[in-house]
Amino acid sequence: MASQHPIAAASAKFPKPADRTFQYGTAGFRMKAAILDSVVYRAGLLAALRSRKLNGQIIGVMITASHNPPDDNGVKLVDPMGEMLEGTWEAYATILANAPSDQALVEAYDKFTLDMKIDSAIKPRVIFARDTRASGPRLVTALVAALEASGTEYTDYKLLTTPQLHYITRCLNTKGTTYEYGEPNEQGYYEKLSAAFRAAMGTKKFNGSVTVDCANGVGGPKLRELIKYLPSPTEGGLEIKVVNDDVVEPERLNHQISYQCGADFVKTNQRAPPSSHSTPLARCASLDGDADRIMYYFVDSDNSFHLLDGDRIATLAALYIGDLARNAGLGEKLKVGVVQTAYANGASTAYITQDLKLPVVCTPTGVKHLHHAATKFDVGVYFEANGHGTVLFSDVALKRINKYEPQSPAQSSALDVLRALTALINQTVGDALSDLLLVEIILAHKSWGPKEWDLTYTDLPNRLGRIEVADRNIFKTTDAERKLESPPGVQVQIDALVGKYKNGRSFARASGTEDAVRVYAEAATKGEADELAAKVADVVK
Ligand code: NG1
Ligand code: ZN
Repeated sequence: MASQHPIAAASAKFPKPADRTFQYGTAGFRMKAAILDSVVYRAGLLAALRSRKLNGQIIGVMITASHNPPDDNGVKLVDPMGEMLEGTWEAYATILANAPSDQALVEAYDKFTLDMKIDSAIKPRVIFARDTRASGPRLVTALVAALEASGTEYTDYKLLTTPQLHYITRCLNTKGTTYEYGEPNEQGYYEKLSAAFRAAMGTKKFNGSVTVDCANGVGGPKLRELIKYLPSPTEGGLEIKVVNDDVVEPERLNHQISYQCGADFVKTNQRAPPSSHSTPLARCASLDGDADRIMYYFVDSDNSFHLLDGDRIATLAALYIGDLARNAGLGEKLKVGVVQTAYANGASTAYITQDLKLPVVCTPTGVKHLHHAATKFDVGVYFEANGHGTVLFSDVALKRINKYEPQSPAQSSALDVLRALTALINQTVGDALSDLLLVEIILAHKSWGPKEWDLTYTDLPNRLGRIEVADRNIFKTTDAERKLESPPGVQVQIDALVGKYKNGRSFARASGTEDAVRVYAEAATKGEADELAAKVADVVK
């Protein structure tokens, strides 16, 4: 018998569950960790192919299930500039993951090599990291087996936040070029952020502290590490109180019931995690399990809870960066734009267009869509309402900012802060730690507490519902997911309902990460938003 292909031989140790079909979705592959080994093995093969196709540039692989429960896990690929895997390759990932046998897997792998004219002589290069989930080390074994079977050179960066892996991937691929992004290691990440933070802070002193709930995930130890590089509160620096940073017991991660922590807990329950001990008007924030999302919140003097979500961070960043650009004398030369999804609160969209007078683009859900749209602006601010986002500066914008000669001391100081922000803000992907520092810098410069931030506009009451349906695949949308074109006739009924409510807006779409349809509704009062959501849900069922 001929000796077995190394890829088939290694694959035999990570057999595909026969009854499962996998799909590389908006967040890569994500599911119960127990059935993920074959998927991770095959994702490793795809990373090798992708690196070869890109002439040996380094591809990142992150093992995480973000805000999901502790016994889930997932895997996603990072492209050379630290961006998410290019869309067309998601289909290849899905094909490899579903190959029914080890032999079929080798055939698919060989076919991709042939069809895409991939040069097998090129040595693939891959780096990877994982979050704190207990299943992480086991899944790393599957990944390493794929990298070895495909002759890939690899480095294990162990525990990192998702944005840190994106950062290091970009650093490695730009090293020695004019686009060098930073030192390609964890320390380089902290040094870059802290240098930019100090420069943006200037002589400003911080007022009060911020309490950060780290969801008992990887963000906890990484935030503690970052703090060591930042100016201390005694130097006028920011006091960061870290809570929920227990990664010794992985079952505490994102725990909504006993340990009540994480960005999703805050959003779903509309209240602060008890461990944040939030006092009136104190700034609080929550991260998700891999620290790429952040939610701010505070309790008012009357003990009412106020959420400052991704829409709020986007509007704050757009307001401040727009002001800085004008004050630096670059107002006409830097076009700031904001990218949102249909889930953005209508009041935030109105505030951006009517008050800030900035353009807004709406894209389908999933940060890859927002990121892509944001690259079309000189300065593209993008956030999902759930707190995942960043601000992108185009190459042209960076050149203008870096070359501009200020005409006055006022221009000079605005320009200093603007330059610092281009380094402080993670250019690869939404990053909770970088976003935290950004928000704190802006609030400090504006001398704002959370209340002043909250007063910029009033959110329209809204309701997000999750409906289980027989087959979510029949729900097809158009107009950035704001309209249903299938099943036929449903949109007409939704439109008729919306028309009956003051400030009414509602849409339904199939979730990309759960087997359900999501219904979102807004209206002038909370009761009406709930009622509209319930009526639209009845139409969808
Ligand atoms: P789906 O399940 O497609 O709605 C959810 C979030 C997205 C995004 C992805 C990836 C909502 C309404 N949807 O997508 O914003 O974060 O997960 O994690 O929050
Ligand atoms: Zn996440």
